[in-house]
This record gives sequence, structure tokens and C-alpha cells, in this order.
Amino acid sequence: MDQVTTPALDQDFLAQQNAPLTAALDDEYDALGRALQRRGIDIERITDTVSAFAVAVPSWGVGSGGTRFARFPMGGEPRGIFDKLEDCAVVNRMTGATPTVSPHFPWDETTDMAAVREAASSLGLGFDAVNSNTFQDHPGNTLHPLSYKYGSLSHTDPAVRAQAVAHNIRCAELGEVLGSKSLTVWIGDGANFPGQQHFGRAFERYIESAKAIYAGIPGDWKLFLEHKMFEPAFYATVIQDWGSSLLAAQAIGERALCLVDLGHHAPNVNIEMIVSRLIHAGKLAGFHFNDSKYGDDDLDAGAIEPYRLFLVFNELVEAARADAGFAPSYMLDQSHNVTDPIESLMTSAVEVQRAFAQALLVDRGALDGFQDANDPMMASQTLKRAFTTDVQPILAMARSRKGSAIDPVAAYRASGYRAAVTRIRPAKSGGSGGIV
Ligand code: AFD
Ligand code: MN
Ligand code: MN
Repeated sequence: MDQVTTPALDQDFLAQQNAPLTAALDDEYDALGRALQRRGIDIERITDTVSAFAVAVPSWGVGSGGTRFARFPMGGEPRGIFDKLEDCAVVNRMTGATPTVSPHFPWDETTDMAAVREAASSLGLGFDAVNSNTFQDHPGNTLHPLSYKYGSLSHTDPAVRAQAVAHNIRCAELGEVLGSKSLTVWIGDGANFPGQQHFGRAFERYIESAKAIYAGIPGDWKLFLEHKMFEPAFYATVIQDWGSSLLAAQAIGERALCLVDLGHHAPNVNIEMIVSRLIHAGKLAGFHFNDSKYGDDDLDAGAIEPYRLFLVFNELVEAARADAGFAPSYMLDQSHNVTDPIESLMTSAVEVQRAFAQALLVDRGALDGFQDANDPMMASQTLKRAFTTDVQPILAMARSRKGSAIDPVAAYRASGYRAAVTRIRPAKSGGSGGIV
């Protein structure tokens, strides 16, 4: 497969792009450093912590997304996992924040997974959680002869359940070759009509299947259960909320944990509180970051509700304060319908980092005091003070020091990467819908 030779991955090109921006960045960074010093915060400590932060890119995020109405593909869409890795490498090169990829099977399966690992490593990438797909049929794939139309892990037919369980175990086997250590399971199982499905039995079948997966994956692997309120099922979904997810995780075993996708909740649900509860239970797996206005919109992280993203990170920073080993998995999960996916992924990686940096600025001692003294105004202002601090110079400095782009979208556009891959990769048809 021909690979594009691109300035987007070239250190000298990025140095050239950064050169005219460096003086202003130094100036703004110094000014912010002085302002933070007055608040008793060492900017270098924040920059180092932010620099070490990483969020995985979903392999399915680099192609154009779609809705169930249509998909409008852009030029240069990846032809397979090797192209996807190259796109992911550009996101990482520009941001310095996305060194791992979260692959999806069977979409990303090849006959030689070791070659996939090698290709990734030559691009400076590793792998995060692997994802299984039993939410659609895979015509022509001999490992999936039975249909998932009426579900997978909770299907009424034991043969379909066994097929779905086997696929998940196989995903871990493929993931082992890649160096992954966790399997994320999201299923579309549910019902469109009252009465269609026996709630209790479906849940029990799910738990039994998930236990079989848990028993079949390596002993040092984690099993991430991803809940989602609705869609594709529109009346009831088997793992629809964090309560179902937690009950299942507790029934399955110690290494079964609950993954929070920010778009998978009812409107107005207090997600940061769910995060706190899962931390309390020792069951927080990690995140699929994205943003939403109405449902599982899969918009770019921080695009709609940046304060909510900050409040989630506020809980995470608080948890890390109590437990130095606290290390949830961070992944993006977005669908890019109208933007260049690489631009959206870069922007989202930066927004997630921004929320983290802001959360690091919260004066935790002061907040503890205001909470204990029942001072809601000052407690709220303590959070707002951190949230309204412009941490842009910290994020840009962290990138600059890594040789990444001070302005990722501008540098990416200047590289001409999209036009270059459009010349190499054949156009894809747009007609049908795509997953969201
Ligand atoms: C779908 C689901 C979910 C999942 C993703 C990959 O909504 O977010 O993480 O597929 O399996 O988008
Ligand atoms: Mn997700
Ligand atoms: Mn989703």
C-alpha cells in the first residue's frame, strides 16, 4: 500500500511552522506563570503534568462519520488499518497528546496483526483498548454466520451468544499481538417495543456471556463495559445506564469495569457525579470523550459543554489526589460528519487536555474548606476561577517542547496532508448511513 510522504510528520516542517509563533508564546507563558505564581501554583508542574497526559484515538474516528440518513465522505478516507494509523500518527505528531490507537474488530483485522503493530510502532504509535463489534452483521465473515439483528451477548439463542462471546475472546487475542491490555464491549442489544424482551432474562444472559468473555481473556486484561441509553434499540437497552453497567461489572469480577462515554446518557444527567460514584465503587474503567447536545451526537469534545468536561476532570484530579495509582483509560469516540476528522480529533485532544489543565488549577484546600463551611458561593467560585483561567499557553508550550505544533490545525492545513492523501486513496461512496 502506498504511503504518503508528508510534511505533516516531519519535525523540521513543524519547527518552521512554530518559529513565527514562539516569541508570542514565550511571552504569554511567562505572564501566565507569574499570574499562577501569585495563586501559589508552579506553572512548570502543571505543564509537566499536562505533557504526560494522553488520550487514545479511535481507529473508526479517522474516516468520515455519518448519520442513519446519509454519509458525506471526504477525500482521502483511509482504505484500511494502515491508512488509519497514518492519520492517527498525524494527530499525534501535531498534538503530542495521542500516542495510542483504539482499534475495532473485525473492521481493523488483517491476516498479519504483527505487521499492524510494527506499522504503528514505526509511526510512534501504540495501542489502547480493543473494541468488539457485535452490533452489526459481518457478511462474508465465516466467524459470524448468525445474525445479530435481535442481539448478541443477550440473544435468546445460545448459538448467537456463543458466536458473540467467541468474537470478543478473539478480539483480545488480536489485541495481545498489538500490545493492548483491555477489551471494550459495547453492544446494541435491546428492544424497540414494550414486551419484546424480558428485561430480567436478557440481563442475566448478558452477564452469563460477559462472564464467559472475562474467563476467556488473559488474566492481566481488563474488561470495559460501555453503557448507552438508547440507539439502536429505541425502547429499552440491556446495558442502558451506569447502574446496569455497575451491577454487571460487580457480578463479572474484579477486572470488569464501567466505561463512561459522555454521549451515552439522558439529557441533563449529572455525568460528573456518575464518575464520582464509579470511582467510589472502584469500578471506573475510563472514558470515551465526545460532546453532545441531544443524544449520542458524537460531536467534538468540549464543543458544546466545556464546563461539564471540566467538572468531569475535576472529579478525576480529586480522585488522583486520594490515590496516586488512579489511572483510568482515556479515549476519544467521535463521529465527524462535517469536519475533517483529523482536525476534529486534534481539536478534541487539545480540549480534553485543556479541561485537565484547568482542573489541576483548582485550589483543593480552599474548596475543601468552603464545602465544610457550607459556603456554596465561594465553593462555586473556586471551581469557576480554575475553569476561567486561560491555560492555552500551557497547552501550546507542552506541544512546542515536544516538537509538536503550537497551532495544530493551522500546521496541519499548511502541510497539505488531506490533499496529498486524496490523490493517493481512492474516493469512497457516500450513499448509505454510518454509525454514530
Ligand atoms: C458506537 C457506540 C459506542 C461505541 C462505538 C464503538 O455508540 O459509542 O463506543 O460504537 O463500538 O458509536
Ligand atoms: Mn463510545
Ligand atoms: Mn456512541
